[in-house]
Amino acid sequence: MSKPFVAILMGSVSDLPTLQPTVDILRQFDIPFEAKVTSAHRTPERTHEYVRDAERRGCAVFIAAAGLAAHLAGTVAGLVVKPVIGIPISAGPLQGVDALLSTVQMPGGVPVATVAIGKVGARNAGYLAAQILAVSDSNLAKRLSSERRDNAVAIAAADARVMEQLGQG
Ligand code: RP5
Repeated sequence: MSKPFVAILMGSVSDLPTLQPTVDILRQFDIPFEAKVTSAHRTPERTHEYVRDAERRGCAVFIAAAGLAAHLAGTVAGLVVKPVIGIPISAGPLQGVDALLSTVQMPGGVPVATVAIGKVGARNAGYLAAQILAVSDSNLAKRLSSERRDNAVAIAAADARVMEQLGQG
């Protein structure tokens, strides 16, 4: 059986730079993914076709990023019962608050796991997708835990340096 993959959907090619951290995290953990530019508003049929086809081919987690009146993640969530992670993109005068509310305020029964606006959210979308896959992949779970431990060690080391610099050692 082929490995489950993550599908990254974005409403516009202008969203791609914001999604680089998602791609980086998925690559770091060797998680197969594919990316697609498709819009809930501008290409609704293409979005439906892609999502249904991706699910048939073994997509385990969908990540959907969009700005402005961001309905892409909600549209995907309406089509599948796979986990859907929404990334609100900062694309207009409201700096992503519009996309955040459009993405997070889903009606009951059709959840979208919404992460923070912009690149920080994009990074966490990668981690969240990895953690979802790690539920049934113990090797991936170990790698995620190991990275958390490394981060904790790095913070403790930084703390020690700060204490030393400030003469509080
Ligand atoms: C949304 O509108 C896209 O996700 C993008 O964030 C925003 C602006 O799109 P472009 O006008 O740059 O194509 O649908």
